Amino acid sequence: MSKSAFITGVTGQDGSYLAELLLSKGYTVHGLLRRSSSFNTERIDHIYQGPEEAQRSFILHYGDLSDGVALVNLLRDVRPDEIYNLGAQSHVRVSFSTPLYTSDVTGLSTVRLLEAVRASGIDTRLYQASSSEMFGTSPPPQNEKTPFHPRSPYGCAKAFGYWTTVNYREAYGLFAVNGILFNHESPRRGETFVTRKISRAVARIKAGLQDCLYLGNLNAVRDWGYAPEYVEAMWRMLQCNEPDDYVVATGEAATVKQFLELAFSHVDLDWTEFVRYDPSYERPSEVNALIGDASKAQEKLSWKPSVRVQELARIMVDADVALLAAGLSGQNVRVSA
Ligand code: NAP
Ligand code: G4F
Repeated sequence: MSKSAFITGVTGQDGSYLAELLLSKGYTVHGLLRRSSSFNTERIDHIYQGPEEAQRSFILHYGDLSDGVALVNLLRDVRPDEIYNLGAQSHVRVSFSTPLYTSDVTGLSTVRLLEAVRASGIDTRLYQASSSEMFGTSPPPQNEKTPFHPRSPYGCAKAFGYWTTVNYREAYGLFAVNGILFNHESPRRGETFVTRKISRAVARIKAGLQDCLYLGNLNAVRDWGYAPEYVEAMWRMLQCNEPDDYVVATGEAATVKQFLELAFSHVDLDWTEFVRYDPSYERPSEVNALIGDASKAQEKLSWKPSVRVQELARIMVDADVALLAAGLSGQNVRVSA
């Protein structure tokens, strides 16, 4: 019997890579799809399987993390062996504009899902997508023992989700784990996160379609890894004998300015000629430096990243240049209700 998994956030960057990984391992993958007035399945269209296909291994279910009853009903029907809770309002700057919504969808939904596990009475393992944003002002390098001091509604919501996951493990003996992932990027990264905003702008400026790029704080330090490698770590956490929490990171640091230099120089452009400052991209409270210490994941999960920031910038710029050359506007979809 092949294993089954349920992924919230399956239409996001990580959800799409994780679905691919699990399908390649022979899983039947169920994904939570939220209703949108425009297509939101672009990242998973290439693995879509219509209801007409016999023996589907990739199945989408309408639902929403804010609807706890729907989650109970879905889990009771699907009875997955593994649950990956990746769904979230995941943009830090936006969380300052939508603090209640973010607290609900990114924070409280973790309880909804964990309660849905209990209410449906299923025997399963759960991965919670925790974040290095929880560390906030705690100085780097950050590891599993570093205290949390979140600096945004998003970071606070993730800290709530983290502790809720720990509590359900301790209180009810659930196999529930936190992956504390540092920033990870890819050509599928949302267009408003800084790396993708930069790689997309580089491609457009090179093609003569854009004059300049407006950004906020260029001095922030981040530990940027490659998303396809990070979803492998998620899966490994659920294959362990005992549930535990793990930091996942490269351990290498770069500033936004350094990422600009890497991305623009890859197509022989000088970033200083194109980048302008827009204070609206600053956060009311910023996280200055995140650099992870993933030695526990290396030791216990045998997980090690191979793509570093220079290669990452190259991968992302090349992908955006190719996307533009192919004339793809970003919508290339196939859906089924
Ligand atoms: P992402 O691309 O923003 O994807 C978020 C996913 O959540 C999307 O599928 C989105 O659906 C879904 N979602 C949002 N609100 C929902 C709701 N109310 N009900 C159901 N689904 C909802 O995020 P990501 O980069 O893949 O990250 C995956 C998870 O890891 C998130 O929880 C994020 O906070 C966390 N994380 C990410 C990083 C990183 O660097 N990428 C680092 C640490 C932790 P739509 O497609 O319909 O919007
Ligand atoms: O790309 P960002 O928006 O990512 P941020 O805030 O680090 O959050 C991401 O990583 C977290 C893990 O630590 C995840 F949990 C979270 O879901 C998300 O995936 O911003 C990175 C840095 C920040 O310091 C920001 O102030 O870039 C700086 N920045 C400068 N100009 C900008 C911009 N960020 C964005 N999004 N847009 C700008 O114009």
